[in-house]
Amino acid sequence: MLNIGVVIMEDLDITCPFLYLVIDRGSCLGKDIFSVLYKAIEGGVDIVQLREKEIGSREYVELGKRVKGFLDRFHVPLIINDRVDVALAVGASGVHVGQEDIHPNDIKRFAPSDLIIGLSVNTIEHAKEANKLDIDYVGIGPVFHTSTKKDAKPTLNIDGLKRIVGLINKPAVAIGGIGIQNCVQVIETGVKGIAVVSAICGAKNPYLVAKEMKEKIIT
Ligand code: 3NM
Repeated sequence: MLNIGVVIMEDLDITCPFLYLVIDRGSCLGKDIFSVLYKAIEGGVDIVQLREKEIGSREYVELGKRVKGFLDRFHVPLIINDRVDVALAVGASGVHVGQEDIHPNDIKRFAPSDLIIGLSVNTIEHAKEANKLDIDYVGIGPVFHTSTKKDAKPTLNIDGLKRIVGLINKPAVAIGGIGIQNCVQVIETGVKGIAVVSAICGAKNPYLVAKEMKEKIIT
C-alpha cells in the first residue's frame, strides 16, 4: 500500500510517498551544497537532513542556520543528523539519531515536544524496540550496498526491508543504495519515503535525478 496523498508528520505537512534528501558537503563532490539543494528541491525533494560528521559544533550550527534559512524559502523542513543541540540551535524541525546516538527517551527529557525525532533501525529487534518509543518515523537500512556510510550494517535487501516494514508501527523511510533503478521496488514495500544521499548529491544534475525518482515513486 503506497498511502498516496496521506499526510505524515502532520506538523511538517509532508505527503506520501516522499523523497528525503540526506546531504553533507562532501557528498556533493565539489558542487556547492546550496546549488545541490536548490536543484534537488526543484526536482521534488520534500524534506532534507543535514548530516555533517566531521565538523566542529560552531561551524555545524552556522551551516545549519544557513541551510535552514535556505530551505525555509521553499517550505522544506530540515532535520539534523545526530546532534540535538545543533537541531535546537538552528531551529530545525527535527533530529535523526542512530542506535548509538542519544536515546530518543533522553531527547524527550529536554527537547520541545514538537521536535520531530527519527531513529535508524537495521534489525527486527531494533524495530520492536522502536515500536515502543515516542518517535515520529524510522529510517530502515541499508537496503542495498552503500559506500556513503562507512559503518553501515549488512544490507537488508527487499525481503529484509519488507520484514521490518511489516512489523513497524511508525512511518518508515528506506535508505541505503537507493537510486532511479531501484526506487520503485523499494517504495512498493510500503515505506512512506525514500532517503537518498549519493544518487542525488553525487549526480552531475541533481535536478534530473530527483525529478525522475520523485515521478517514479509517486506513480
Ligand atoms: N544511513 P546512499 S545507509 C546515512 O543504513 C545512511 O541507516 C544508512 O547513502 C542506514 O544513498 C546511509 O548514498 C547512507 O547509499 C545512504
